[in-house]
Amino acid sequence: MLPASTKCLSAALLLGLTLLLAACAPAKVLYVDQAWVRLSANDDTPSAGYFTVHGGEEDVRLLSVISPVVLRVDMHESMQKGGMMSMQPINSVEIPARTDVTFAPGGKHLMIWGINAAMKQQGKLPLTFIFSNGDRIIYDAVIRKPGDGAPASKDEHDGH
Ligand SMILES: [Cu+2]
Repeated sequence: MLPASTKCLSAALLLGLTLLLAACAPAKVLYVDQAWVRLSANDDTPSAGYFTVHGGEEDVRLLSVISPVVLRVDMHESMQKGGMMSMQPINSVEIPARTDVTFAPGGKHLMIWGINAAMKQQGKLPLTFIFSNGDRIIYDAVIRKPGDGAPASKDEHDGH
């Protein structure tokens, strides 16, 4: 007996590659959404950025996040150490296949320095997410005021 997945693949190959996706489970695509930035209360301290990465069909690593309208972006992780919250830089983040990885308050986050004033007025910050498989995903983060929480609707940013 062949495993179900092998049978599926063989059948699909007989029918042609275009039918592969239709005949088997739909392919997952790597993408980013629910990105938002909470501005820091003053310009000397970094703002924080949050988002969710949805894993595709292969394991990848998120290598960095950049933006043409800020001075610098770092990836950080907050953790409890001896009852104190502290944070440290992280170089890359594993995005396992078909798995969601969320950057959220109290955990992984972006530290963003020097956000262009025009972006603050516009309320959007373009971010580019760079992955180990060569994918570059551009996504606009919603800019929130200091102290604000996550946007109420995940579709708020794209004008739906
Ligand atoms: Cu940090």
